[in-house]
Amino acid sequence: MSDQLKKGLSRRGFMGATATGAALMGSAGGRLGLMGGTAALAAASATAASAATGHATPAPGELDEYYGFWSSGQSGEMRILGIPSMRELMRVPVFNRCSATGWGSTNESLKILKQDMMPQTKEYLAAQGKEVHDNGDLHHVHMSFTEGKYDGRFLFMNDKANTRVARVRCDVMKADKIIDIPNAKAIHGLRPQKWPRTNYVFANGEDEVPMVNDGKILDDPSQYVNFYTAINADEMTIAWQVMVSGNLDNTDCDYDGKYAFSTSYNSEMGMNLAEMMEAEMDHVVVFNIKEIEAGIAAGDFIELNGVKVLDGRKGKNKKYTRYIPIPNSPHGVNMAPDKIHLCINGKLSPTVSVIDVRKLDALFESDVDPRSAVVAEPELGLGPLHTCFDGKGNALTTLFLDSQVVMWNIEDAVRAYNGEKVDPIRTKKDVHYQPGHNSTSMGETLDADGKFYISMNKFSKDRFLNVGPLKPENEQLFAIDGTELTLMHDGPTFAEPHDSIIVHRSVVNPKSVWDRHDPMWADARAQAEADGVDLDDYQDTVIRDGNKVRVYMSSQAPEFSLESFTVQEGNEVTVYVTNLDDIDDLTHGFTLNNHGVAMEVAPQATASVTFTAAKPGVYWYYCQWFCHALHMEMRGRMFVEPKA
Ligand code: K7E
Ligand code: CUA
Repeated sequence: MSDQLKKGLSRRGFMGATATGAALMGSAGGRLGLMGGTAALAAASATAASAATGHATPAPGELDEYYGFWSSGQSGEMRILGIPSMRELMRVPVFNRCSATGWGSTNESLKILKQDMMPQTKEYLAAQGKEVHDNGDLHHVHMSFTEGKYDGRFLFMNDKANTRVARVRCDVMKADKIIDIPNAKAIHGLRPQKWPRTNYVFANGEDEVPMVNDGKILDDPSQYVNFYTAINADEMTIAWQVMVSGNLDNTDCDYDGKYAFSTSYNSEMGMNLAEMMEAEMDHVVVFNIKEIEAGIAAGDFIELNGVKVLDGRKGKNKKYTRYIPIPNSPHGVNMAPDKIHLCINGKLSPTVSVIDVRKLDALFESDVDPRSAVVAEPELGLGPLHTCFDGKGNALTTLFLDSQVVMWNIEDAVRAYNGEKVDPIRTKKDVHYQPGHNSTSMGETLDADGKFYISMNKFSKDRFLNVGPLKPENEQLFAIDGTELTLMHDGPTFAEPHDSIIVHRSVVNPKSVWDRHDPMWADARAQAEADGVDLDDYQDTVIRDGNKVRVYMSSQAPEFSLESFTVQEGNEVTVYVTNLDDIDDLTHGFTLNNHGVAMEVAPQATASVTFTAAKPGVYWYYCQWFCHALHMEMRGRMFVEPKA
């Protein structure tokens, strides 16, 4: 099958394969069109069906059992859903800018966006007349671990577009760190270390470039390299990097704290489609964490842009890395909660390659064939992209080209690989259409409970009212009962969640009201103190400091403490708003007309924004979060006096 696939994979052949896929999708669509009535009936009885499996959708006002943490792809934010209702609960801006919260324009968010920026990034941005990136491409969200289980402290996520990694605090669900990754390009795969705890966050650079990328080497791919990065998760600094051969796609790590893994779909280092798909076998890179740490301690590294970089390229130093051949262009890599089996999804190969991590020590100790660690390679269907687990020995793999999920048994796949006559496949189910990532409840932890399964489908095609050429994605939630998958939710989503995790609500305990002394606005507190202003109390103070004006006000529904303030044309004005209300859900905002200024000020929070009062006149500011029956009246004026 993989031969057959490969044969057709000249550029034209690949397009042909896609077209065939499209044709297949078309017929599936037609079939579903015919089945529309049946589908509607099925949906109507979904509650009953799911009640039968013990998984009813929560009624209005009832709380969900799980949090879902969703990436949003090119929207750049993180989303929080309730599972199983699939209600979208919150959007947390991270790499994007947000008009509702002021992320990307408040001083507090700008500090987070800027403070760990590399000098090169500042230069790129300055050349575009910018100080911060406006966009991001957030593919993977994962929670911090302690001993193989979620610990509810942090969520980590990547930005492929601008080569960044961010951390979100789970106590307030706001980003507190965003760092640039030096040397690497296009951070794609990302995973926190599972054992003994998340000391590292592992991050993959997808795009290969010259080691010193200063324009002296351009179209000479033989000199391109790629970097695997370990981030110190507590400090959000770069711990080390490993230079690798081939590009890097997705990453995961074991439950023993010994090894991390990265798939490479372009081991060829090809620069175009045909070249990238040329080799029959690509590889997964195995990183030996202890040996890498020992190598760093022993000084076996070069320093590149302030980062300690080891050479783990193929054939260079077998202590640090081994390259295990995997059929054509593997994509997702997923560690099973049995602590033993690592599943590598073939993408262009219809197989999932299963590695027994207990066999990896031998690879590093002697020159055994790296393929000796492969203990199963079941043929599952076309286009396997990602795998998740039910915690009961079964794996669920998305089949992109087949528009299906396949549930299969890992032990049976191992037995079949050893020549026994056993079919590992338990069930296949159509999804709509072209699934990428999937996830199961608690499925990437030792608490995998096998209750719910999410299929994140890249195409919705004919499934919803036409909204123009750009269509939404489609997400489907299934209840799992043994090997039965029962559809519980089927609905559109905006661009373009790639990945999700489903976390039991007992793990996540966010605050309802901010701590007044939260580090988020430490700078504002320090400035207020220097200005003799007490942020813990009612404020209505205007400080004039040369061309700078600092305006301190508090908010208490339905009023700002200042009904007006006066500045001079050309002043650089900073407005600090502290919300003295301490009731759940009593968020105020501050929006200043025609200045591009808007921000959220949640209960007990302080937020600030700096702008130039460029034109004389009267400008109204108002509260932009509906807070009170007199919310519309919660407004005031800024007077800008003409220059004398
Ligand atoms: Cu498969 Cu970026 Cu996780 Cu998307 S990646 S699907
Ligand atoms: Cu305060 Cu609306």
